[in-house]
Amino acid sequence: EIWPRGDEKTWKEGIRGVDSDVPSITKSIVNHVQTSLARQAYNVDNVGAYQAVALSVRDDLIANWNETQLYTTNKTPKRAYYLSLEFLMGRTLDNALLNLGLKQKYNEGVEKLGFNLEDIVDCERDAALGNGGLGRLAACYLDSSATQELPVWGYGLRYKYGIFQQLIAPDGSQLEAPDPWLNNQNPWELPRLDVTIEVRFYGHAERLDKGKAIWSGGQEVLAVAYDVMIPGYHTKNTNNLRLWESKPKRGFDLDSFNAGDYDRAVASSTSAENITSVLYPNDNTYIGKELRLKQQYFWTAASLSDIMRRFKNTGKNISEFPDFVAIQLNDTHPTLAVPELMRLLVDEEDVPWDKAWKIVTNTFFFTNHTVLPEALEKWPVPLMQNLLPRHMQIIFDINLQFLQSVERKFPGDRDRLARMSIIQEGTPQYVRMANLACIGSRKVNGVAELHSELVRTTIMKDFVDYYGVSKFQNVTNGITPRRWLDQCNPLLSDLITETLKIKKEVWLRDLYKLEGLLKFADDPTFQKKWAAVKQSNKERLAHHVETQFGIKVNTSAMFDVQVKRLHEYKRQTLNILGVVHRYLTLKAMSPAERKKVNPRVVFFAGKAAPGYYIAKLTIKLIVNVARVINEDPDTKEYLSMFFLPDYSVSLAEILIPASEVSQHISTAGTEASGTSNMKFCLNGGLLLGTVDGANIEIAEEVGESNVFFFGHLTPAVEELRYKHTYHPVPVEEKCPPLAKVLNEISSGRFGDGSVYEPLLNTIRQVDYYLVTEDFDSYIRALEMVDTAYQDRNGWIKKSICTTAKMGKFSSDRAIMNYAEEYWNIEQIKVP
Ligand code: B1N
Repeated sequence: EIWPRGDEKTWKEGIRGVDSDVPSITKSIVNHVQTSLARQAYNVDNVGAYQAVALSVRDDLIANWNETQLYTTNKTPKRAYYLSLEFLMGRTLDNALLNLGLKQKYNEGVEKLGFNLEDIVDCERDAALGNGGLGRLAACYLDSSATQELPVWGYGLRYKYGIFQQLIAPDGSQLEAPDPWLNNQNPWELPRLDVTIEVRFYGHAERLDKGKAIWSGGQEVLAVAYDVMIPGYHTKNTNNLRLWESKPKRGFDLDSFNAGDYDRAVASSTSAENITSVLYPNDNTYIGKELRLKQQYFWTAASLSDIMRRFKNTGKNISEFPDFVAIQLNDTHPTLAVPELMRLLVDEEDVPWDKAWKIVTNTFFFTNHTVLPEALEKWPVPLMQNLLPRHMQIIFDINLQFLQSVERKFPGDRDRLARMSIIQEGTPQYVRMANLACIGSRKVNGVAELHSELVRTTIMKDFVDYYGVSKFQNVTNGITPRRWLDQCNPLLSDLITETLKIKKEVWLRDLYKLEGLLKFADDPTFQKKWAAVKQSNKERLAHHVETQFGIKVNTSAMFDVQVKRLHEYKRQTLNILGVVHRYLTLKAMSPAERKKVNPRVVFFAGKAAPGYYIAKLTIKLIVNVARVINEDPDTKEYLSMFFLPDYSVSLAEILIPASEVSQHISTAGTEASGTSNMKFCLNGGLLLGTVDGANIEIAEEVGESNVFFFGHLTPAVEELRYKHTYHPVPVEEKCPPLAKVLNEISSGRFGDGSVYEPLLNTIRQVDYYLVTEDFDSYIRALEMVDTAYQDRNGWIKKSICTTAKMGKFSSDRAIMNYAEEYWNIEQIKVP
């Protein structure tokens, strides 16, 4: 059948391009109000207007998306796929308008219709299908892939509930509420009810000859595709993020239904739907739940089947698979893709085992995001055996061949074999997903220089010995300057454009151009403008805090921010203990002495995993300390502190531009990269941090004199921990000022002290994250911040120089690094 049917000219006339004049825009909005929303003009509120505007923008995205997909399919290039269980997208409307270059036009159009674009944009709910850095990184990489005109698709899950909403109870406890983000329908996705894939669980696997097997029985579930359009910045290229939803293969069991057993009739359909119900709310910790393993397999099986189908449509020979497909594994979560591709090739495509293994190991690339032992995934063999009997066979077969080859290289080294085995021996045995991911991949990367080095020298050391070091290359993370500068900080973006005298579209695609700001760093007029932008962003945050939470904020104080997931390794405790120390110091001063002190407002925000007791207790301590110090008439002018509930991408977009200092104070060697550090610095906030993760590379770029570093270095950490465990020294001896702070908390100065004992004891006893070791130098670093801030012009200069040197941290650089060094894919510009 030839397309189009009928009259080609009539078809072509009907095809809609992107509306870019105000009258067509308003026409399209009104049209959506009237038809899609079935509303009348006098009956539209902000939410209705948001929906209509979103639908109108969506039409433009669909036009570009369609052209991109058709054009790319016809070119049959090599494609890359980013498999991630998390995509922390945030809001879409504002971003889409900026990327399409239509913001100004829509502003005018919406105004004409009696609305204000900012209010409309504020009606959108965040798409929060992620926990923290790992999920937000995936979102930044999609933006950069589209902007760099690379043929990259994301694959993930369409959770019905994203990361929980955080509420803070009056006593300071974190409460969790569900996030039913799809309740007010989602204009940014295209349901592809015709794209479905069957996914099997359980059953049994029967071995045939030549390594093949038949997997049958068990339960079959349907994966349904939802496509999310990802516009590039000022390009027609619009990529795809395909999210899978689980559905029962058959509605429900009619026999049971007819027999009157209604519960049973719907039970299997409920269990199928449960798979994509909810995002697991754990960051940097592994939770060995069967449902999580089901999510992982459901998603990798659906994605691989889809990728295989697309590859086969090109008509190429199966041995060419790695020449047309590259798959990035975002952490070990999608590692089942390795045995699954083996299964597809060997069992279904009849490819001999060795040839299949060659294809597999040339297709996958693996990113490790953490070396924390509690985050490394290990699935019990009995669990996997039951859920995925065929995959368990394949994993054992891969392991056998691999260990034989290790044995040939290192004969008789049994310890080495035990360490490198995919299977950890014991009762039960476990499948080590990082080993499997490494063995099944072409390359392995960490997310910052230090972290990649730690990967090479600790968790993957034996694999470096075996494969050689070239398999283990670093790719430092990045952030998209579109969302994290242009969108969240329009005043700064405009000032930069006006100063550099080049088009915004140019420097936002080549962030190194920011270096052009350096020559204005000493210019008093420019400094003044720079400071005014920061001030205005501080006021925007203060306004937000006041309207949302009813709290007044002193905008002439220094804004000091620590926002990230609550985790012991990130050491929010160090920060809060530092605040208490500051408070006690202020209390001990005379009023005259206090007058010389720099006022400071400390902001915290972040969610704790619902089952993470110590993290939740830390929130409670922050909230209750805040309550006391914010009400103390002696000190409140000089020190106040806020815990902002429900940290999200949208809240970050307000907080980050307002920050003057931000804290990234993990124990050295624990934060793989960090990405908010990059966002703060890009927005001219100075960094107070440890010598860890990407902090190190930021300091390399902006100069050590422009960051505030403190604390022990990575090599010292292990030794100190050993001492703490075997030769403990009481806090009173090691760090008297800290002991005083701990005792003040214990003695009830901030409410019943006994509540906090379990938290304080983590520091008094083993102190695994070395708060006692770094406290002194932390306090000194805070004092250095104060001193630097006294010199207003010096501070502004530091701020300018910081922004100017952040070019490296654009996710465009990172994604091009993947494209060139890992995936070997090329840019395709859609005409
Ligand atoms: O990934 C980010 C890094 O910038 C952070 O330093 C790192 O902590 C973060 C299991 C994780 N590592 N591991 C996770 C998340 C969810 C989960 O279920 C682990 N997140 C990170 C981006 O590279």
